[in-house]
Amino acid sequence: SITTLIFDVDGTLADTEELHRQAFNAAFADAGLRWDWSRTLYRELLHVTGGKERMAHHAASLDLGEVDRRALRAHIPALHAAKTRHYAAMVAGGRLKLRPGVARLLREAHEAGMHLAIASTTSPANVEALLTATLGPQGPGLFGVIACGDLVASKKPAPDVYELVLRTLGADAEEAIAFEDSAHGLRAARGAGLWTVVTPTWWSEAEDFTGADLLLPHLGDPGEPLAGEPGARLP
Ligand code: XBP
Ligand code: MG
Repeated sequence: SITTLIFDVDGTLADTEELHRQAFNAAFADAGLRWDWSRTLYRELLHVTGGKERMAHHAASLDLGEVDRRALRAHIPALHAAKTRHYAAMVAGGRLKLRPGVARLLREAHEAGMHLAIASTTSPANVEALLTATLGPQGPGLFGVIACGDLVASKKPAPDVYELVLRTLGADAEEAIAFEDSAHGLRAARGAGLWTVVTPTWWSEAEDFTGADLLLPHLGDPGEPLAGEPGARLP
């Protein structure tokens, strides 16, 4: 029987990528870098999971000399730390809400005695900020394991972060269901042997979800409106 629900964070619990994008751009501006990631470019860049990896990929695509390229690469950890500060502050300021049905599913699964876990690519600070801002101070405590990208050798689409969750809980893949929003996340969860529900967002809707066990517009009641383009909703 199913004892465990494992959730991706970005895109699945909340439609976070517009705020991530704004946080990247704020960090670039702070550093005096003339990078400004548009929504269209960012949607493509999401194919590279992990913020540090995404910036390195972008830097590699630019026509830079070797010296500039090395200097930029060396600066990525500091840029990413600044991005995380911007993002966590925006989230703590209440800029995000959970996607439809998420709060109810978490509450009802918890009340039924199921194990809840997180398998995310983003930083622990960001996950904590989101769970606290949306579920209150007890939010992070609902989850028995919060596993994040930098804890494992390979980020999604590798299955590592899901395998870490299962190992930590001492659970078998057959006992758990994964919730994802992206093709990379789906591959990670399926790679760990998990039955996987996919709820795409505007950022991921064009991706290939072949292999998903259940594809739903969201986790809410039928007829709840689709989110549409994220920028339209954010203050
Ligand atoms: C989310 C990501 C993350 C965020 C940015 O992937 O790829 O990189 O976009 O977060 P998933 P960081 O939902 O599949 O876990 O900048 O903290 O990496
Ligand atoms: Mg995701």
